[in-house]
Amino acid sequence: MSEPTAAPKKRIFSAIQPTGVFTLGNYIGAIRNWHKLQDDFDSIYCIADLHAITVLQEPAELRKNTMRAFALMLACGIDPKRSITFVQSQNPHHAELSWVLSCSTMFGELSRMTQFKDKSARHADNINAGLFTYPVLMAADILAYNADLVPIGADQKQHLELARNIAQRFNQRYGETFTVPDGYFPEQGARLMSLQDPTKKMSKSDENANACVYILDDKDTILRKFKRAVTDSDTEVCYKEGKDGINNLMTIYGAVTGKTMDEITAEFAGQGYGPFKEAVGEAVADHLAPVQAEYARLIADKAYLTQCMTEGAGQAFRITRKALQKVYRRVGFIDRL
Ligand code: ATP
Ligand code: LTN
Repeated sequence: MSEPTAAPKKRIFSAIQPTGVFTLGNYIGAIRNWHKLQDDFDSIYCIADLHAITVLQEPAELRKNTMRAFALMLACGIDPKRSITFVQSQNPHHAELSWVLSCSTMFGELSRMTQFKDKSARHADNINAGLFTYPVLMAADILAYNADLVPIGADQKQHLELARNIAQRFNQRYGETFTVPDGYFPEQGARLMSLQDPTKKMSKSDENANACVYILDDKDTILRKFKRAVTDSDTEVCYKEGKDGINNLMTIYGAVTGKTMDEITAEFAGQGYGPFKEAVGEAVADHLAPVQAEYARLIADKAYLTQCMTEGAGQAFRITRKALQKVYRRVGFIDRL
């Protein structure tokens, strides 16, 4: 009797830009879920260097940051043997598909993207066309692999919605071609806020280093950043509207300890903010210590990292080649030899 064949796994795709050391926001909002899901899905994770150049990058620095970001991704538990891991520019199909999809994307849709509005305000001297079409490239990343699920933070929800619209529009115009992907968000920590201005998202490119915890910050730095985190004039550790700073710290503490908001409130009842901030710092530092040790090991082994990238890019290329062939036929291009 033949063994029953298991249903094929659904596919995940996600990416992160090599624009600096990852923050606790990137880690809790996205990468921790990549790790959690990597065995239950056919997982593909990439370092989005094509996206990174929408903001001015110093070439030598970008090359270093890409290598570091790749090592960080592995240090966070993404295993090149269990997931496909690669660098976006090493698979040319992303850029190729992006062009085709840009012809199924409306100018008006792109104009409504809040990230475009934010980034063009922050980089007023470099509002380039790539910054505007950034979400089309992100749609190409996802659709080229026919991903079912995309684990991301809440700030990328609007881009994912656009990718879904592009897929649906293309499918309607040319016939069923792309899987329409769903987003996957963490229960706690889909949007960590700046420690210095808790109404603003924690972002790697924040010019104030105290605003975010980088996952390679040492313990003293982490403790200091939490100690200085902006809170309010109240003293009670509880999750309430208007207590943005405390809500953010409670979210972080909950995300790294697994405790609920009620448990956290009970734990710090009557203690004030000082001991709470210290406990958050300790818990985060303990949580990040193994990632930091693994990163130190990996970054010293460039040959291994390069080998993983090259193999990953080859695996990725073989998947997207088929998808691209189908797209080119659908839109009416003559087959390439
Ligand atoms: P940049 O500051 O260069 O724009 P970023 O910190 O916003 O970078 P990205 O590379 O754009 O980081 O994002 C990688 C992943 O991390 C995405 O899935 C994004 O949604 C998630 N993410 C980014 N910031 C946060 C945050 N503050 N809270 C939760 N998730 C986040
Ligand atoms: N735009 C994303 C990074 C990114 C991405 C993707 C995420 C590029 N391509 C595809 C999910 C799927 C960001 O985090 N700023």
